[in-house]
Amino acid sequence: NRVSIIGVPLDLGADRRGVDMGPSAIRYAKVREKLQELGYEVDDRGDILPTRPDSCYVDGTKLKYLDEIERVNTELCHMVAEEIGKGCFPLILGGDHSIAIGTMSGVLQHKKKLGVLWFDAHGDINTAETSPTGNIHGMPVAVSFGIGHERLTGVGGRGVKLDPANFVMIGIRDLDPGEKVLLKELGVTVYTMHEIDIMGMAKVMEEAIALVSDGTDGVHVSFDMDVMDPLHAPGVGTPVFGGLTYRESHLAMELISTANIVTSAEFVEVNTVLDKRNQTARVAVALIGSLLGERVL
Ligand code: DIR
Ligand code: MN
Ligand code: MN
Ligand code: MN
Repeated sequence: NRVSIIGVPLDLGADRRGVDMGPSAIRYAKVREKLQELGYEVDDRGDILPTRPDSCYVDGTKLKYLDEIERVNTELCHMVAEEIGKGCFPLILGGDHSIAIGTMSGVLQHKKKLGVLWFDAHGDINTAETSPTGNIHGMPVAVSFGIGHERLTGVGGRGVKLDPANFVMIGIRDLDPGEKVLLKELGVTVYTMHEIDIMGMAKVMEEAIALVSDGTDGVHVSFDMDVMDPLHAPGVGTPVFGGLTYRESHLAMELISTANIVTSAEFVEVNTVLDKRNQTARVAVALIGSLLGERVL
């Protein structure tokens, strides 16, 4: 019952500055205290500190800040693997979503058959060829399947990658054309907002949990705060209307918690510059509580 918090104040993977303050904001919203209340022993490992290079492009690629993002994710990969090795549950605080590259490759060092629940308004499955922006936070899912720039797919080694059969996306409502093609090609299960509207969150989670726990040895929850409606989580880098309500997102976390399957988690893309009174970080802490066992009664 030990949780290790790792902060990654990185914003180079996105166009808007500001998510680099996410880890501070989530700590300020008392994440440690929440976990301690729930009975966990908490070890805050501090932040992996990125530098800010003055040049955005390296060696002829259109990927922005590739050098620094590769370096930070390599460090994160090692740290996540180390914490799991110690028997701790790694809780990663972002930062932009490019940090999922390091988190998932770190978890994969131990869990060779990892299932993933990816909560996001976006697919984050672009490659250099399909990306309209060159921003690496739009690419971590492709990278985790071994698709993309070799310096990103090389983080944590080229051996084990994720299996699309155990990868489920929830809350999606904004995909680039190339992302739609790749998602279909790979056969990733995607519950867009449409399916959530029709089926309800409880049914969606029942199916999603079955898919990610079928034959796997662990489940990672990657939670981009922009999956929520901007009404509830205004402080995110790329807000998209029509997202999850406060209750839908909590229900999802509660059902994952009840299923007792989660072995690591990350909460990313909290942008304090665009937030109102740290509301989005406070929502993140509430969700972390539900995911790790908090109940009303
Ligand atoms: C867009 C925006 N699909 C891109 N992506 C994300 O730049 O690849 N916004 N992840 O949060
Ligand atoms: Mn994302
Ligand atoms: Mn997103
Ligand atoms: Mn993003």
